[in-house]
Amino acid sequence: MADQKISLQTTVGGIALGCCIYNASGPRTAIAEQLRAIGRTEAGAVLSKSATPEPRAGNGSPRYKEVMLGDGSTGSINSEGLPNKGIDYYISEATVDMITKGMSTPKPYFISLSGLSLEDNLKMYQKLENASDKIKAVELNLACPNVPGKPIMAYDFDELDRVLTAFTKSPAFQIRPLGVKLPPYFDMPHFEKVASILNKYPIKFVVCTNTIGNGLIVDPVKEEALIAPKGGFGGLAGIFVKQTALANVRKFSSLLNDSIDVVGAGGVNSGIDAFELILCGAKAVQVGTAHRKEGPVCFNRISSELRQIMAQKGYSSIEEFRGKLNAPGKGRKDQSPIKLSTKKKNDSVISLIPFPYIVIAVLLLIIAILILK
Ligand code: RRO
Repeated sequence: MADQKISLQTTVGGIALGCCIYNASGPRTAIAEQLRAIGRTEAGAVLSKSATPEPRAGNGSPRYKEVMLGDGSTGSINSEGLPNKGIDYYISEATVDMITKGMSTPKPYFISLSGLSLEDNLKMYQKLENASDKIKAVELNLACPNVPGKPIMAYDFDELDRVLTAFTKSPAFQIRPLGVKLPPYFDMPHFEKVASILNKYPIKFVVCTNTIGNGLIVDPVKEEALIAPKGGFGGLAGIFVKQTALANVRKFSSLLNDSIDVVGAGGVNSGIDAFELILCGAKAVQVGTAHRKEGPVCFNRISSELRQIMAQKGYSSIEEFRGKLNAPGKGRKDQSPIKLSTKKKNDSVISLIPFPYIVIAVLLLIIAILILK
């Protein structure tokens, strides 16, 4: 199947996305220029950094570290502590204009909210009542693990219920779809309890999942923690969260009302990772750690890889395989291993030595030969 015949179109909470791959709130999303850069790629939407009522500098450094595993996969730990420019910045006309006017194709701009209390969140939500209609949806982040002294909100089920009651009663709720970013859950009764709460409210989507909160990565050589805030504890992402994200997407896709879409996030570094999340039920897929590492070009690469996989498997739209994960032995028998033609930068030996350095090295060699003659 030719690549052009393959559509990555989807909808999230009723909002049309030309491409099911977009950014996670977090890396490279704090300022308008970074958000504009995402809008210039194939990403299907642009999502802001989680906002608080006032600007925040976040936690002390080092607060983000990437870890490369032996097989080349990347994980990360962060305790950024919600550094952001404050809600007024993300919804201001200047920011919205800079992001939307720079877009390669029209795509929705989403705002993430992550106040430190229900009052904070409601205050910001009220501001969205009169904000630009170019802001198409709100993602309420109830899963930040990194504010010292503050719990992960959505692990407190009564609080989750209270927040959703208040939000769905707010006049702002009528203006645009509301989604909730959840932390990862690990126990079947918890999945069921959370789904029973979410199903009571007319929310439109959930994002599964935020980072695995309060992990700790140790450097055994230096005998130290990788990051400084909170005694080295931080959110685990990238490869560390991938299988947990798959499980959360799968479980919530089966437990939630059909009217609530599930967006996958966690460990998406290739088209294969995106394919797997969609197979588990995701209507769209967010990219965080890979975006931080590679920059906004990752959206084009991952989209292109997903299209290649769909071409090899004979799918022309994501709905043809979304949620259709099979039990062992019951899957497709006619398939050969997936082949991707795109090369990541660090797959090639040459790219380990950046181009200008090769030129300089050759020139130095020529000069040395001339001097020695
Ligand atoms: O800013 C952060 O430290 C942060 C946030 Br708001 C979040 O939702 N998840 C995360 O891993 N880090």
